This record gives sequence, structure tokens and C-alpha cells, in this order.
Amino acid sequence: MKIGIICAPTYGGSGVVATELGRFLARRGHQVHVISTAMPFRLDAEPADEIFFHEVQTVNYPVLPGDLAGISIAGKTVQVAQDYKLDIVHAHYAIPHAISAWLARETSPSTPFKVVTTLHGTDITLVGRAPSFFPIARFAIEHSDAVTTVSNWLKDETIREFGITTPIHVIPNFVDISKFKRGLAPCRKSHYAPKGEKILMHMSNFRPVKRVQDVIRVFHKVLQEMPAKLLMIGDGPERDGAYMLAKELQIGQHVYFLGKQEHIENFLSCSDLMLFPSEYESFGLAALEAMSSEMVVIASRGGGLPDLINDGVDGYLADVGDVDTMACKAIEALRDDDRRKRMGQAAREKARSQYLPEAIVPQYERLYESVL
Ligand code: GMT
Repeated sequence: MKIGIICAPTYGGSGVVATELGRFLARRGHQVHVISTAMPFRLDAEPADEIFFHEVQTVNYPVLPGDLAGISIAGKTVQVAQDYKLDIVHAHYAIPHAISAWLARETSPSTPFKVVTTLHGTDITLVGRAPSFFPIARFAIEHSDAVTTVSNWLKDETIREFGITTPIHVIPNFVDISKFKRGLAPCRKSHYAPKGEKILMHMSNFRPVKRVQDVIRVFHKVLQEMPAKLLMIGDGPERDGAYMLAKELQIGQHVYFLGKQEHIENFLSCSDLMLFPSEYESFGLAALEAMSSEMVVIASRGGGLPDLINDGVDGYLADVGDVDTMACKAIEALRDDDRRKRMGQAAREKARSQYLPEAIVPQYERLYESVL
């Protein structure tokens, strides 16, 4: 098949899923065209793969204030669809990508590609809910030829929020376990923890939904029991607040704010525990990548996370905002190396048995075939 993929280039789960999907589809013999406003950071295809990147240029003109990227993406999609005779355009994220795909199809009746939309989470729970976007998001969902969500929780939210009656298919995210593997990537453990301290880690886009201050508060409690270091990976609006809190609690010297990192596998492979206290996560791809790296994840029960983590078996769950329980579980896991190792292995086994690309990518292929 000839498949166009529209996605965000930024450090976020939807862009990662879209580009990884593109890479695996290309590896399985499809011709893939990634359409985005910049090169997605994980689009490092094998030279032999038929994977093309099409950069969208937006127009900046003072008479037209605001972001016109959605329209530019539609224009680029028309061009790519006509040049390469695309069969499918797969939009990741409802606003603006699904509406750009729909607009491109309407603009170009001579290339009647099918539109598949994958909803990732905040496109429904935050962006799509905004009054100015709500009817557009609903329209985009209802006018896609097929719609998927990354979890049952997000499917239920979409139906509840938008009153959608057209079918929604649940296709979970996946992880490349050959890449997210303990011991594979270079580890600078002795640099961050020179005295053999335990390493905790958090990784996100530092949006309010991630509750990064809870990460700092949990770590503060852990530090009262044992020497430890915290790696904070990513960036976003809540970074300064987390930094200030660490200073206020006088633990700043134990916290490394490392900003956006391309090769997170290097950090996952040498950390002992991941903190993921989000308000909700539709899926929690970062948690899955940590599980694949044999890390114990301590997560909230928000959104679809309980579908991913089996409390006490391959990770731990606590109620949203319950910093005390998260800290207790973290201390328990960090004190008992054997137990942590066993749970880490169980986490990797779950990634291997349920979330392999070889099991998930064919589900998208079957969906494409069914709409064609
Ligand atoms: O986590 C974010 O805020 C980014 C967002 C995105 O679309 O890039 O992530 C969402 O999609 C990921 C990939 O499907 C999921 O793993 C994340 O759980 C989801 N985030 C939220 O639901 C908050």
C-alpha cells in the first residue's frame, strides 16, 4: 500500500507512535510518506526502506495572524497524494491533522484516498474539548473512514465527550523491545550517581497533566530514606515550577534537569525506577518504553494506565496525587534489589508478550485493507 502519515514532529507520544508505525510499515514492504512541519525526531529509517519525508512549509503573512499549519498540511497532503497516488492518509491527532486529511481529500477528488484517524489522548481530553475546536474535532472523527484510539479508556472518553456513534477501533501502542533493552545503550550511571545512589527518573513534556511537582515530592520522601538521584527528562511549562520546588525542599543538588533528549534509551537503561504520576494518560507510551527496559514504573491510576500496569506485579499504581503511597512503593522497590529485578523482568515480559510491533502493526494493516 501507499500510505501517507500526518503527525507532529515534536517530542510527544503521538509523533513517536506515528513515526515508529511508519518505519515498521516501510519495513513490511509498504511505501510510506511522512508529512509534518519538521523532521520527526525518531524518523531514522533504514536506507533500503521506502520511507519519504515531506516537510510542510507554512505561510507567515501579517494580514493573516495565527497558526495556518493545519491548512498548509492539507495542501502538502494533496500534493503528495497526487504525486504518489496514496491509498491511505493516516492522521495522528484529531486537531488539526484529521481535519487536514479530510480537507485534502475533499480538495482532490481525483485521488480518492481513505482517511484513517488515530486519537491519542489530549486531542480529545484537552484540545478537542475547547469550544472553538469541539465541533471540528467531532466532524473530523465522524468523517474519517476509520478511527482508532490507543486504549479502551480513550475510546470511552471519545464516545462520552463527543457522542460518537461511528465505530472506534482500539489499537494499543507498541514498543521496539530490541531498542528499549537494559544494558544495550551506553549508561552514565557513575556520572549521575558517583556513590552508587539509586537513580529515579521522570520523562514527559512537563505539561500540567503530568503532575511533575508530584515527582519532586515523591523523590523528596525517598531521599529521607536513602541516597538517590533524580533524572528529569523533557521540557515544558511546568519545568520551572518543578525546579523551584526542588530548591525550596533543598534537594536541588540531587535533581538533574536534563531537558529534551533524543536517546532516552540511554537513560532508561541505567535508571532504577520511573515515576509517572500523571492526572491521566490515555496509554502511557513512556511507561511502556521503561517497562521494556526492565524498569519498575510507579504510576497513577489515571486514564488507561491500569490497563498497562498490573499493580505489585510489573509495576505499581497509586491514586492520582497520592504522593505518600507512591513514595512508599518507591522505597519498597528500591530497598529490595531482587524484587525490583523480578518486577522489571515481568514488565519486560509484558512488553514482549502484548506490545510488540509485530503484533500491533498488522492490526493497522488490516484496518487499512478493510477501508480500501
Ligand atoms: O503525553 C502527552 O501530552 C503527549 C500526547 C501526544 O499526543 O503526543 O501523548 C498522548 O499520546 C501518547 C501516544 O499515544 C500516549 O502514550 C499518551 O498517554 C497520551 N498522553 C495523554 O493522554 C496525556
